[in-house]
Amino acid sequence: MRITIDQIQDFNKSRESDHHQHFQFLQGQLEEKGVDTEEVMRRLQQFQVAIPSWALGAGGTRFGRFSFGGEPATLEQKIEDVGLIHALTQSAGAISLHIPWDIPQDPAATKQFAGSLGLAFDAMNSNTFQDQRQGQQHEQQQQQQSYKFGSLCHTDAAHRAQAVNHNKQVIDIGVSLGSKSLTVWLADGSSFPGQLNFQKALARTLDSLKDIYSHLPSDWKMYIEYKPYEPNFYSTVIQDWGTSHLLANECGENAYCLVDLGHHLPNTNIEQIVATLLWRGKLGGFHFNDSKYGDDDLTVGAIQPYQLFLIFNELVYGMHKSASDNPSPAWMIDASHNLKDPLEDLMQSLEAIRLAYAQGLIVDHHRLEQAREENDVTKAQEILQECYRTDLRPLIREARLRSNGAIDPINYYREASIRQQLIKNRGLATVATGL
Ligand code: PSV
Ligand code: MN
Repeated sequence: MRITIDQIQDFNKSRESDHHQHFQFLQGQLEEKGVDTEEVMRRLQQFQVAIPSWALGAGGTRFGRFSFGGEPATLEQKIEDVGLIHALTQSAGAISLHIPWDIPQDPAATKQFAGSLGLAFDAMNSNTFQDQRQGQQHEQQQQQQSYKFGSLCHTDAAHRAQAVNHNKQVIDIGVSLGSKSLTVWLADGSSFPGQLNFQKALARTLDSLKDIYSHLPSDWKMYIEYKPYEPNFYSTVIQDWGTSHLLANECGENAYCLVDLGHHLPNTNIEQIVATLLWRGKLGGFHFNDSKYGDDDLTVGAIQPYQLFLIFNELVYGMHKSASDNPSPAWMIDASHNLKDPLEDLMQSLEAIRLAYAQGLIVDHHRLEQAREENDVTKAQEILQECYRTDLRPLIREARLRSNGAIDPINYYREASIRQQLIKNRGLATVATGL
C-alpha cells in the first residue's frame, strides 16, 4: 500500500488557508526576533530519523502483549509501513534493521523496494542478547552457543567467537543493503554480586569489539550503545557513556558512542553527556524515546519534553554553532508500542523530535553566551524558556508542506482508514518479528 502525493495534496487543500494564516503570524513574530525562518525550515526538511524494524508491531511487556491487527509479517511489509510514515511526514527516510529478526532474502530487491519508497538503510543492529529458537534459525545465522551468560564478554572463547562472527555477518548484510553503520548493544553483565570479574569482562569485550571493528569497511562507523541495567540487574559491562567512550577510543576513529535516551538512571543530565561527546567528536548514534522510570520506551516527548528541548539545544550548538568536527549522528526512534497504534505513535514521536529540534534552532546562542559570560543566570534561563514556550507547530507544518507531506499526518492516517486497510490486506492475526 502506498500514499501518493496527489492524495496528500487533496487532503491538504481544505486545511491550507488556516495553516497559512497561522504560519504567517508566527513567521512575522520570529523574523522580528531575528530568526531566519527559511534556514530553520531548510534544516527541518533535511532532518531524517530512522524507524527501527522492530517498532512496527505491537510491543509488549513480560505480562502480556496485545495485538492490534494488520501487523507487518514480513520485512517488505515493515518497509511498506515505514514508507507510509515517510510519505505523510517526510521525516522518516530510513529504516534500521535488527538481525536476525529481519534477514533480507534478496538484498538487491529489498534495497530497490525501499528505494522506491524514498527509504535508505540506516544503522544495522546485531543481536547477541537472545538465543534464536531451534528451527527458526536462519541458515546464515546458525547459533550453537547460548548467550545466557553473555556474548562479547563471555568467559568462553567459542561463545565470543560466535558473537563476533554474528556482528561481522550483520556488517556484510548491511553492505549489501547500502547501510554504513553497525550498532552494537550488549545485554552482557551480571545479576548477582560476585558473578563476573568486572575487569576481565570489560577486557574481553574490548578484544571482541576490536575484532568486529577490523571487519568494518573504511566508510563505515560502529556505534557502541550503553545501558546501566536490564536485562542484567547488578551490572552491565557497558554501563555508561564513559565506558562506551573508552571502548570507542580504543577501537579507533570510526567507533563512536550511542546515546539512547532511555538508558540512564533517573535524573541523569543527558544534555551534558551529549555536550561532552560532541565536544570530543564521539557522538555517533542517537536513540529517541521517553521514560518516567527506566527504559520505558514511551513516545518521544510524552513525559519530559523540556529535557528533550535542552538536549536539542546542545545538539544544535554542537552540530551547527560550535567548532566540533562531530559527524552528523545517526538518528533513530527506539520505542515500543503497547497501547497505541505504532504508526500513530511513531508519527507523534517524529513530531516531538522536530518540535524540539526547531526550538533548539531558534535559540540565539550569541545572546545566550553573552548572558553566561555576564553570569546573568535569570537572562540565560529566560532565553531558553522563551524558545521552549514558542509554539512552532505552524513552522513544522510549513516545512512538511514544502516537502510534499501532510499538514496533519495523524488525521490523514485516520481519515484514510489506513489501519483498517492494512488489516484488510494482512489480516487480524499477523505478528511482527521483534521483541
Ligand atoms: C536495548 O534496550 C535497545 O535500546 C537496543 O538499542 C536494542 O537494539 C533495542 O533496544 C531493541 O532491543
Ligand atoms: Mn536503543
